[in-house]
Parts: sequence; structure tokens; C-alpha cells
Amino acid sequence: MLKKKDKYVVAVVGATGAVGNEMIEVLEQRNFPVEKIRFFASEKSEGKTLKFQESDIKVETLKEDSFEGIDIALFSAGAERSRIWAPIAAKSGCVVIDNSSQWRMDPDVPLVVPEVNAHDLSWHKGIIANPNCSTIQMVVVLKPIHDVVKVKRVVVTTFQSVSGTGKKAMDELLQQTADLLNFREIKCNVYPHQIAFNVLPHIDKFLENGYTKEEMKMVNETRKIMGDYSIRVTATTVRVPVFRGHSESINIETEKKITPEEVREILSKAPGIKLLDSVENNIYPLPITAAGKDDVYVGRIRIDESIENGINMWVVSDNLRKGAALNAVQIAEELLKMVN
Ligand code: L14
Repeated sequence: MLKKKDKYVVAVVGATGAVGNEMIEVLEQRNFPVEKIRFFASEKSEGKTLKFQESDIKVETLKEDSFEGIDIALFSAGAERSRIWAPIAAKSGCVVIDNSSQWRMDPDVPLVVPEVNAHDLSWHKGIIANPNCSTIQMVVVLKPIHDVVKVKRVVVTTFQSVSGTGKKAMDELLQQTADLLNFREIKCNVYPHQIAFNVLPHIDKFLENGYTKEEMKMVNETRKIMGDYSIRVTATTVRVPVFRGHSESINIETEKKITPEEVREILSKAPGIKLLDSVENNIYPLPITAAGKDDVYVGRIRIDESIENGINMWVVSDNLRKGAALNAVQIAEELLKMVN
């Protein structure tokens, strides 16, 4: 468990990846009280160094005793590495904030978005899970509305950028685009189909029920984070040729009636949210608005006239920031508040 200190020894596991890079940047930008930073990655990155606050830090590979002396470890190295290494790290007394899907639905692991359920951090046993990127930006918006009129059902369709998959996918989109513009043959290595100038209704693996794992994460994680298993959620997750920023069309059915004006009023006061909702001026959130920013942007708030109490909205956020690295660092900041 974390002890009160002025500064902490912090590790980033998966430091060379797209989310790892962003974690390093967010720690720097938010002036996280770092006594010492350590970077871990696979053998492929052995010998590399990465910058942290002007100094060059060498990238290490994980060993059984690597976590001794580390207070907080931010993991983003895939589910398999988290499965093996997070318990080892926790056993050494380090608090793990894990960005993979490995521990999210484990009943012994809190799944936390600070704006929604910071209170769940009180019962962690050494591992805390960072939710799925598409789930995070959705619950930030659902929670303040749920508190007022109770959300009964959610129908969500996502438009997800390639950076969620990582650097290789960003390279693939860029390369395919360049190849197509130059009348060359394209190669598909990361995704099963061409992603440039295309849309793929497929994120993560397909499951027995015909949904993708990404879709079921949105269903199950939403209920766990909101602490309300009566909320019904159905999702379609779609990959679009965008580098950074996930967009979502969210339809909600509420128990009590609510007008778009009331939704705007509630969301304008909610933490982590910025309203961009002025269609008369063509103002609504775009992935390029959200890229590199911390907030969850909401627009296109309107009545769903096909049901008694329905609202539609458009929600966009940077999947590497609030969807991953920023949320993880905010969890760490909450942990510090709890011991200070
Ligand atoms: O965190 O966009 O579970 O391909 C796994 C799939 C993150 C996004 C997770 C993608 C997701 C990723």
C-alpha cells in the first residue's frame, strides 16, 4: 500500500508504446511528484533511452525483483504482460494502475474513472484497472445525467481511431493512404482489411455471441464503474481512418424526463467535460478538436422522439489521453490525495 511521501518512485511498463509515451508526457505536464522514474519495455527496446524532464532514462526489461522500491507502476504493455507481472509488482508492495483489459472485471480489482467512482479506490488490493478508452469517455458523460434522472438504457456506436491499437496501426493507416494516393498496392498487417478510406465494424476479437470484445467491454465495464448493474447497454464499435480521438453516438433512455437544455446545464457543471453544442454555427466536437486535449467534448444534444424519455448526443475525446494515460495518472493523483 502507498505511504505518504513528498515524492514517489514511479515506473511505466510499456514505456515505448503509444500509451506509454503519453503516460510519460502526462506525468511531466501535470508535475506528478516523481522522486525517480523507471521505464520498462520488451527486449526489443533494450539499450534504448527515453527522456523524462530533460534527463535520459534507460529502458529496462522486467525481472522478478524489478519492482522493489517502486511505489506506483503504470502498466500499458498488453493483457498478457499484465496477467504475469501485475501480481508480482503488487506483491512487492507497489500499486499497479493497469491499462490492459486483463483485470478490469476481476471482483477484487477496482475499475476507476475518478470523476465517476474515485470512492472505489478505497478497497484496492494492489491492482487498480484503468477502463477501456471508449468506456471512459462515455461514463464521464453518463454519470452526471444518471445522478439526476437515472439512465435506464444506452445504445452506443463508436468511431474509433487507429492509435488505440498502437503505433503499428498508425503507421499502417499512413502507409496505406500514401500507397493508395500513389496507385500502389497496399498491405494489411494490423487490421484484416484496408483501413485507409474505409470503415471496419470490428474492434478486438469476435466472441461467441457475435459481438466483439470491445463491444462487451463497453457493456460490462460501464455497469461496474457506474456501480449500477440495472443499466442496460448495447454497443457497436467501429474503426475509422482517424489517427487520434474516438467519437461516439450515444442514445440514452432515462427514467425521468429531461430536456436537452437541462442536459447542457448538467454537463456544463460536470468535471472533465466541455460542451461544444451550437449547431447554428456548425459547432460540435470533432476528433481533431479533442486530439492532445484532456476533456471529454459533448455536442449534438437533442431529443430522441421515438421513445418517451430519450436523448441523443455526440461525445468525443482523445483516446490516448482521457481514454488511457490521463485517466491512469488521475487515478495515481487520487491515491496520493488519500494518503496525504
Ligand atoms: O483497452 O483500439 O481493451 O484496438 C483494446 C483494443 C484499447 C483499444 C482495451 C484498439 C482496448 C484497442
